[in-house]
Amino acid sequence: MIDDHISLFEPHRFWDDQPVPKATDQLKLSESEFNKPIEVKTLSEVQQDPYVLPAEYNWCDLDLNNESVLDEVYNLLVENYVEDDEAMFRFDYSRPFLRWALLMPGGEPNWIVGVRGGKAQKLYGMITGIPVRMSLNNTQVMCAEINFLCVHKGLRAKRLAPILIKEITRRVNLKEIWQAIYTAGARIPTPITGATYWHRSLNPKKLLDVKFSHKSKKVSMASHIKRHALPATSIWPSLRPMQEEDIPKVTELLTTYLSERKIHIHFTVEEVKHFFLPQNNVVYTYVEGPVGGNLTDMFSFYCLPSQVLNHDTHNMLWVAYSYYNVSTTDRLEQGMEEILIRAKELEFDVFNCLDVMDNEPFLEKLKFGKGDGELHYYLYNWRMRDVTPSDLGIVLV
Ligand code: MYA
Repeated sequence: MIDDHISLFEPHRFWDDQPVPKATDQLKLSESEFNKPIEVKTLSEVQQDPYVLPAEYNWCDLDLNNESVLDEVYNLLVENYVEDDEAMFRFDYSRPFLRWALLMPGGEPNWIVGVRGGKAQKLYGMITGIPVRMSLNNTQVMCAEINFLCVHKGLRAKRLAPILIKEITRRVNLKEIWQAIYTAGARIPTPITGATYWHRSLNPKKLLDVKFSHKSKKVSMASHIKRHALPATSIWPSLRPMQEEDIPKVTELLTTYLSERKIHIHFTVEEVKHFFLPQNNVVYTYVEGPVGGNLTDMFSFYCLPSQVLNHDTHNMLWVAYSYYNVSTTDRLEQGMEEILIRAKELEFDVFNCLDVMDNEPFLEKLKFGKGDGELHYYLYNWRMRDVTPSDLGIVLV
C-alpha cells in the first residue's frame, strides 16, 4: 500500500498530462476546485482525425453483432485480459456477456475500438466505452464508462495503451461528453476511492484445490466445509426471477435507492430492460412482489468466470458477482443469503461482492472473506473529495 501511494507521486509520462485529479489536490486545492470539470473544452478543439498508430497498425470499430468479430474479441480477452498478481486466474468474459455489457441501448458503435495489425489484420488491442448518466454530488453528468482496455501480451510496454485511451477520449469528446468513469486494479493517478472485493465460498473444496482460498492446517476439511454450508433450501421462497412486466417497478426501486449515493448511475427503463432481465450465465435478477405490481426488494448478480491457469484438474472457476441489491423491507442480509443459495444451486463456486453501497454490514455476517486487492474507482476530468466505497452507487462489470 505504501508503494502504491508513492507511485502516485512518481512521474507518469502519460497520465501527468491528462485532466485527472492529482494526489496532492486534496491538500492543495480549495473547496471551489471540486465538483466540477478539471478542464473545459469545446467541440471545435477536438481533433477530427484518429490518433496515429505505429506503422502497420490501424484502427477498427469492433461490431460485436458480427460473430467472427465477437470471436476475435473473446479470444483477445481470454488470452490477454486481467489476471491476478500470481497469474493463477484470468477473467473469461463469455461472448453473450460481452454483448450484454457493451451492446446496450443508445450505445455508440465506434466506442468499441480495436487495433489491428499485420497482413492478417489480427486484433492486438482494444478499449470500450458505453454512455452512462451519472450523478456526481447532485450534478447530472453524462459520462463514458470505460472498460476492456487490453493490449496483446506480445505488445506490452510499448505505449499502446495511452494511444488507445487518447483515441477513445477523442471519440467520446466528439459526442460532446467530457467525463468518464472507470475502475482498475492498477493504481494510476488518481483514484477517487478504493473498494475491496469480498469472497463467499460456495464450493470450498474446489476453491482450496485451485488455491483461490486457503485454510489453516489446524482446521479440518470437514469443519471448513461445514463453516461454509448454506441452508439446503430457500429461506425466501417468494423471491422470483424478474420478468418483462417488472421493468418499470425495478427502474423505480433502483432510481430511488441509488439517488441516495454521492456518486450514482441513473438507469432508464430501456437500460433496466437490457441490464437486469435475467439471461442464463450472464445476469440473474430476483424480485419480491407480484408480477407487474409493486416490488419491495430486488437482488442481482452477474456471471463472470475465471480461467484457472496451469491446473491439472480444474480449468474454470464459476464466479458470481453481486450487482445491484435493494431492500425496502430491511431484508438486505436475508436477500443476499438467499441469492448465495440460488448461486450455489446454479453451481457457482464463489460469490464476490464489493463493499460498495450498503454491502459492508452484511459481508462478515454472511461469511464473506476479505480479498487482498483493491478495486480503484476513477473519474476522468472531474474532481471530487471525501468519497468512500459506500458512496458508490455504480457497479462496473
Ligand atoms: S482496467 C483493465 C486494464 N486491463 C488489464 O489489466 C488487462 C491486462 N493488461 C493489459 O492489457 C496492459 O497491461 C494494459 C496497459 C493495456 C493495461 N488503466 O501501453 P503501455 C498506463 C489506465 O506501455 P501496457 C480498464 O479496462 C500506465 O500507468 N492506464 O502499457 C479501465 C502508463 O502510463 P504512465 C493504465 O502494459 C481502463 C501507460 O499505461 C493502466 O502495454 C481505463 C503504459 O502504457 C490501466 N489499467 O498496457 C482507461 N495500466 O506512464 C482510462 C497501465 O503515465 C480511461 N496504464 O504511468 C480514461 C478515460 C478515457 C475517456 C475520457 C472521455 C471523456
